[in-house]
Amino acid sequence: MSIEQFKDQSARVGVIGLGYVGLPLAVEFAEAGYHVIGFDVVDDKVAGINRGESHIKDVPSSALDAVVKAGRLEATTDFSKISELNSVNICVPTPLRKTKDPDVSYIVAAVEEIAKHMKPGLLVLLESTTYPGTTDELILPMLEATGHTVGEDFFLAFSPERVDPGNPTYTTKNIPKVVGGITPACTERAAALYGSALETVVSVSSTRVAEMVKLLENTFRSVNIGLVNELALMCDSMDIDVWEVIDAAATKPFGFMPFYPGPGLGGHCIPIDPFYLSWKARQVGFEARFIELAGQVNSFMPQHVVAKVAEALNDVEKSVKGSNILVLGVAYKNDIDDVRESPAIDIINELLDLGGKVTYHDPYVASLAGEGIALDNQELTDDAIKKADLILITTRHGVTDYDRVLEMGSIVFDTRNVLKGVQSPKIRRL
Ligand code: SAJ
Repeated sequence: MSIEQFKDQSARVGVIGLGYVGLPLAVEFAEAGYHVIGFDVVDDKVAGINRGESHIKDVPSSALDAVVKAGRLEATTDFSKISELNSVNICVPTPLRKTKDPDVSYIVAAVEEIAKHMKPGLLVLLESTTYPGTTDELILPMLEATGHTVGEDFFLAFSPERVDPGNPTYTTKNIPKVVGGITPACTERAAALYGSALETVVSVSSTRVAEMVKLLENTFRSVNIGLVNELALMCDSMDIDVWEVIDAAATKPFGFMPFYPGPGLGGHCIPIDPFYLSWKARQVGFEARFIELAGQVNSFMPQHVVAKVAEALNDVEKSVKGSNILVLGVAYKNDIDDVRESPAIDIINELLDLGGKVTYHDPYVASLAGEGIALDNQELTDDAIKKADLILITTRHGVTDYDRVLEMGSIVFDTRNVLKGVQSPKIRRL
């Protein structure tokens, strides 16, 4: 079919993987006027979407219900419906294996279904974060094995997902969309599809450039967070307030961007993505030293926090063992409910191993059972605060009243500078 189908929205578009990336994209395509088929392997997710019920915070059920009722979005587990599509976006997870090697099995499973059911002219777009070369080395041969020719009777491109869950300002619709194709015709069609539904498209010359763009973006964060965490360790040894240093440095109106130390690096992007790049670099004989070093520094922070907790208790003739320690905030970053790779999990496990009587309060996380920790959310009662020998702030949540915690608490170890500028003998900081 011609490229016009992506300009007049007459194309039938598909999205594989209806999570925090795929579902918002599917709704944007439907709202742009396309008929969208969403594919997922989880029955409940598919059923909920077809009832107009969103399982993604950033997608209001009202918006989802509207396009479902209008007949412009349907969800299914039946991948044979790919045969009805003119384009398909792959938005599946790309985790790391325990060995820190990329796990592209979800991508392979999706591409196998596409190869099985694709019709000539299909535009295939990979969005999952992955190492440079995935699209041309892994996906392209799988699709060419069907006898189709790329750039002629199928089209293939990569476009990094840049979804920032919970960000009220930057959404799927208004975040510039970088896209690079295997051939210019691939790039052109991909840009036409995105351009018909999203505000800004940035075309680049190849899939590898597009793959590398995303890895630079997130490696930039991981390395700079590692730098500032190492600075925090240095300042701790030199009795310098690292938070004051960063705030003063941030007054520089150019050439500086503040990052802040913390208890470690959480989330499903920043701790993971850079290792896709360093893995690929090793395949071509290059050692990505900054990535590896940042990883070492960032993953050391939970141990450092536990050592500082022990030190603070020691100062009042207590040990971790037998002390009541209340952890405030277990999500990996503020004001969300996601605990994936959260450093608070490592810290709680370490404190439990040392015999600490650990409880936690996080208004967004009801239980840590899913993380193998037999703890449920402890309401932040006066008694819970007063009973704690030490209160450890690991994630800043806007709904928590930290002044009340300081007033009633005995020792408060603040790893996020929540109590910025507050002077009290009760406060310890990174
Ligand atoms: N963190 C620090 N110090 C900082 C910034 C972050 O310790 O100065 C920690 C956070 O507490 C968290 C981890 O690093 O544990 C990751 O934080 P993040 O702010 O990078 O948030 P993420 O993981 O949600 O990253 C996402 C990414 N978005 C995509 O990959 C599409 C990232 O590219 C965004 O820049 C980031 O959101 C964002 O800016 O919010």
